[in-house]
Amino acid sequence: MVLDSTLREGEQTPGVNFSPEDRLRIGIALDEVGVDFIEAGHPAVSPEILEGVRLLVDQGLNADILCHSRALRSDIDLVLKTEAPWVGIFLCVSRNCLSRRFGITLEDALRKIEDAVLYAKGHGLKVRFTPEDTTRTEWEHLEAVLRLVKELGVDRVSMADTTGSAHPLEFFNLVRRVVKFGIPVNVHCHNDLGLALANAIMAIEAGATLVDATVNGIGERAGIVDLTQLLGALYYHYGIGKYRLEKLYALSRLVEQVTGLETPPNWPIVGENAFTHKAGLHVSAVVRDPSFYEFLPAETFGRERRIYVDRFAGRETIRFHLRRFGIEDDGVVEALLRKVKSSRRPFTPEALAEEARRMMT
Ligand code: HCA
Ligand code: CU
Repeated sequence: MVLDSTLREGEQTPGVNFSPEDRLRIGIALDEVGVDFIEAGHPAVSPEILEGVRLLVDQGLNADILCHSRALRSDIDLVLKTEAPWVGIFLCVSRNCLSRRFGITLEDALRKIEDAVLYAKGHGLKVRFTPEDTTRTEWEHLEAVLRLVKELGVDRVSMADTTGSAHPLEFFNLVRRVVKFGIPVNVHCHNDLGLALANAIMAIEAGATLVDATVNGIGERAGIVDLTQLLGALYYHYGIGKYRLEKLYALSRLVEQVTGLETPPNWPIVGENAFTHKAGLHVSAVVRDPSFYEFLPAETFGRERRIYVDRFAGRETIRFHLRRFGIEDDGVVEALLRKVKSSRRPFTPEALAEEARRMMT
């Protein structure tokens, strides 16, 4: 299963603040894709976030809505006001955090977690607990927390690679160890080393049943797992067909538009060039069968294939474009190819057709 956190982790991206209407639009688009959970925000951050989450909850979407919360009754009270059914409570319990950041003991932290979890459960919330910075937390500390939250009956635990520094094999081993506790496991992988998706996939292999992602991979610093890449991998490698992949491109564009953050051209699946072919050798194969250079056809993700034209073009590139303007003339193709090859600039299909027509008159 997949949890989209664009509206929580994604909102922690510099420059991003969602209005209630933005939250609603993005939430509805996420629901149309079919994500299982939407992490809708951290209500204690601002009254407007609370209002937006509440608006989203009122939509009665198919996805389960989860709110982010510190291990504090006051944060949980604000989650309750949104009427979201799930709360994600987090607290770092590493030796480093406890001593140098919070100045408390592990015992203190455990009591804090217990109080927050019991308070949330007592108010009818389903609870996910995350020992933040899980991958750098001493195993004895994790073990103590996992024992406690199991006893308290939390519904999920999440393993967060908060600094995006885990090695996929180490993460696999950690998740496998945690799965043995018998609590459903969620994972939250940051991308500081570009390993977020690799870590998430390894976590699935180890038995995790819920993976966090955001649209376009946005979030603190280098962000987290990209939703489109995750769903693409789940479909391609695991045959999971329940998500509406063809809606992902429009969703990505919507989030680009709302956040003002554009994905680079080479961004997988949703980037400008993700289904564009340039080298003549590639194009001559792709026009016969796209699968020579596309792992899945562009249409799977609601995209269109593009054939780019510059001096890397081959005969088939020119022929392909002219044919679409109803021009089939070998002499013209050869002459145009020579022209394209002697230039360093790109040619649009329209420019090619215009040149061809000039040559033919
Ligand atoms: C944060 C840190 C967090 C929390 C994840 C979680 C992380 O921004 O609060 O609560 O499951 O990466 O550890 O996003
Ligand atoms: Cu995070």
